[in-house]
Order: sequence, then structure tokens, then C-alpha cells
Amino acid sequence: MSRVFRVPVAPARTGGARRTETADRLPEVPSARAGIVAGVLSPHPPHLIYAENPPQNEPRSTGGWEVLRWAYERLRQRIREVHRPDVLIVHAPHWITMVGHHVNCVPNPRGVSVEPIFPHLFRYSYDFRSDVELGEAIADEASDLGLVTRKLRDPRVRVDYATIGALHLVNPAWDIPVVSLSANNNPYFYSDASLEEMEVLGEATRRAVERTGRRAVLLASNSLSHLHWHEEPDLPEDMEREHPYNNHQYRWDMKLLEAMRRGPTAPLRELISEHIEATSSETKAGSLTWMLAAMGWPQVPGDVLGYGTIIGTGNAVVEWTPQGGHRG
Ligand code: 2X7
Ligand code: FE2
Repeated sequence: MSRVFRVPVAPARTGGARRTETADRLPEVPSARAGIVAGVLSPHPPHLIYAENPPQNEPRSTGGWEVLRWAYERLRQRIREVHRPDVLIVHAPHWITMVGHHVNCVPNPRGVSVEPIFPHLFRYSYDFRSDVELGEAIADEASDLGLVTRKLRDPRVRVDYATIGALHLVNPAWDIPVVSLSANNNPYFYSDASLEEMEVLGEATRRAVERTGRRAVLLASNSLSHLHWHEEPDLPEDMEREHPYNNHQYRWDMKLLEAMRRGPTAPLRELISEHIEATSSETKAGSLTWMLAAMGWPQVPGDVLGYGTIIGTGNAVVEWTPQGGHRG
């Protein structure tokens, strides 16, 4: 594999103070309440926002996919009342970068995000604040650990629908600053590519969060099983037509979710790869592995708030609280 795409990565180390350019600039840590307080598998299919009819999205719907939307509703309550993060950090598979991992360091991205395959469902006006200091710290840490990294500074950036989708569903008020990370697309091109780099990006994220003293919630913007229909009903939200692509896809999603519910997360490392192989899972883009690695593959079980299919793909909202957080 070309070095342009991948430089040898330093082994991910846990803990331990390191002095880097970033460390010289930023205060050494934080209050006991800082750190990664939750990680959420937060899928982004445009149908969910379409079904919610928020003012930012142009198309109108009659609803649909309620169980998943109710799962997000419960999550939003936890974000507001329990987690109270300073920042949401999102890794999304549809901000595709061919070379390296990019971090959006534009202070105030504004524009319209359009889903290229479902523009009739998603034309969303966004206007949000980035946590530039943390974004830069993540990029610096990642680079320091050997990843090819870039800080995106172009204010004309058109933010992809997987980033916007997860962020809206988790925090439709958009009153929490954001760091958004791209998906380096190697896994789709190189059969021997692994999720190893995402472990390193996770480690870099954790170090940056701790160094900057932020209280962060991480969002892995991934669907699960990813085979989908090629035809849409006349009414896109016609729930009579919504069901798993096939039983094989569904069973594999359940196998993964059961393991998440059981905990701990360490066995998921292997199982995520098997699930990708079996179902063409969107987790191949690495968001889920990044998030679990950033939390140090926590011992705690995941809380599956809801599961449902969207044009046949599997989608689940799952929350992990590595600091022991809350349940219920
Ligand atoms: O991006 C998506 C997706 N992940 C799943 C289903 C439908 C549309 O878009
Ligand atoms: Fe997607």
C-alpha cells in the first residue's frame, strides 16, 4: 500500500503525559468531570430527519421510522440532563477523504447539505459552531501518532449529510460546539486495509479531549447491515414496505447488538470485522471502531435504545457511558 495513504503508525499508548506542540500550548488537564462521558452509535439515514420535519429541512413528510426516532428522543434527554457535554465529536462515513484523516477546523460552517441519492428527502440548511481548538488538538495528536492528517480551513466547505444527520438527531438545537472528522476511504479500496488506523485516531481523540479538558460525547455516524432496496415506494415513508433486506442481514445485526448489550466491548473488535464481512456493514468506514477505541474499549455494556431498518439497512442507536454514567 502506498505511503501516501498510510504511514506506519506508532502503537497506541494509554495514559502518560507526552509533550507535543499541542501540549505546550494547552493547559495540562482538567477537572474530574472532563473526558469522554459517552459514545453513541448514531446512524444518519436522511429518512430520519425527513420524518421529523424540522424547519431546517425543506422536504415535508407524514412521519415514519418512529421507533428509531423515539430512541433518539431518549438519547437527547440524556445529553441534555446527564452528559451535558462541551462538545460533540462526530466521525462520518460520507465525508470521504481519499488521502488521510481530515478535521473540520472552520469556526462556523454554514450552507445547505443535500443527500445526493435522496435529494427529495434531505436538503438541510445548517449553521453551527466548531470547537476549533479541540479539532486542531485532535489533528496534532493524530499526526503525532503517525496518521496522515489535514486541518480543513476552507469556509466554503459543504458539510456531508452523515455529519449533519447524526448531529441534528442528537442535538437539533445545535447549541453544542462540534468537531467533525472525515472517513479516510482506504477500507473501500484495499481489501487488506484494517480498522487499525481507526484505533489510532481514537487514541488521538482521547488524548486531545483530555489535554484540552473538554467534556465530550462521541458520535459514530454509522448504519449497521448495509444492503438496501433499489426502488423507493411512491410515499417514501410507507412503512408497509419497510423491513430488513433479508433475514441473514437481520440476524447478523442482532448478533452484534446482543454482544453490545452483553458487554464488555473488547470482543466487539473481532465481531465488528465479521459483521462487516457478513453484511457489508457501514461500520467498514471505521466510525464505530474509532469511537470504541477512543473510550479505551470500555468494560461496560452498551445500551441499545432502538433498532429499525431504513430502506432495508439496519440501524441502531446505542449508548456507552465509559465513566459509569447513567441507565434508564
Ligand atoms: O447513508 C445512508 C445510509 N447509511 C443508509 C440508508 C439510506 C440512506 O443513506
Ligand atoms: Fe450512510
